[in-house]
Amino acid sequence: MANTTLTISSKNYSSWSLRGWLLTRFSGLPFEEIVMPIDDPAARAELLLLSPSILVPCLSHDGIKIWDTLAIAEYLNEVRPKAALLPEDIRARAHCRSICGEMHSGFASLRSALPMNLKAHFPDFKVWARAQSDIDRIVTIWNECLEQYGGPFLFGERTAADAMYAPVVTRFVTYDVKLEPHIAEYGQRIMALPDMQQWLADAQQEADEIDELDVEF
Ligand SMILES: N[C@@H](CCC(=O)N[C@@H](CS)C(=O)NCC(=O)O)C(=O)O
Repeated sequence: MANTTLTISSKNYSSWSLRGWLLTRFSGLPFEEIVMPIDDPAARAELLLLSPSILVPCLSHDGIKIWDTLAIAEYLNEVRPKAALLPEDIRARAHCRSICGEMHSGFASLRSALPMNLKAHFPDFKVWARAQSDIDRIVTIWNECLEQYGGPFLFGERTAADAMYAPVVTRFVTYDVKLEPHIAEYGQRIMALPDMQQWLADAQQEADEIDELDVEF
């Protein structure tokens, strides 16, 4: 097996896979993808060997296994410091960790009501109130970052935060969420990243839709 692998699942549905994959691409560490079809019991057994939590993403590097997206971000920042996945300035770094943590543990309503589904498009989707509160909070976070650090990414240069929020950007596109122009422009910037374009193209190639996965995943 390659020295560095990243185990992921569906590119269409798996938002955590997208985050882990973008983080690894942003780090510049060459890696091989292992894509697990996680609705298949045999694949789940194999996944248990690759990822102790049976969750993806799971990074394997130099014989070290790292699972859970935040742990992957921190590890990659340590082994690839020049990629600056976390900002250099201690205040900005603390801010970046805070908003990454907020994404990691929060926004449950947004995640369950607007699951990631890159192939789908729901024009004029009706967003219910709790999911709207999550959206409002995310827009506040992005506004503060773009204003404070001057863009074009959340902390000026591209960081882990942009990877953590990328599946929110795709949800806003999928569910036709109306946004102020400069917030929409930030989303377009993320969607236009070559790494993002590659992921989106791969997602389009994925086999048929899986009905039961049209929920939080
Ligand atoms: N807290 C974890 C969440 C990972 C997670 O929930 N992954 C989902 C895919 S997006 C998964 O592996 N689900 C497997 C399953 O439900 O069988 C992280 O940050 O990596």
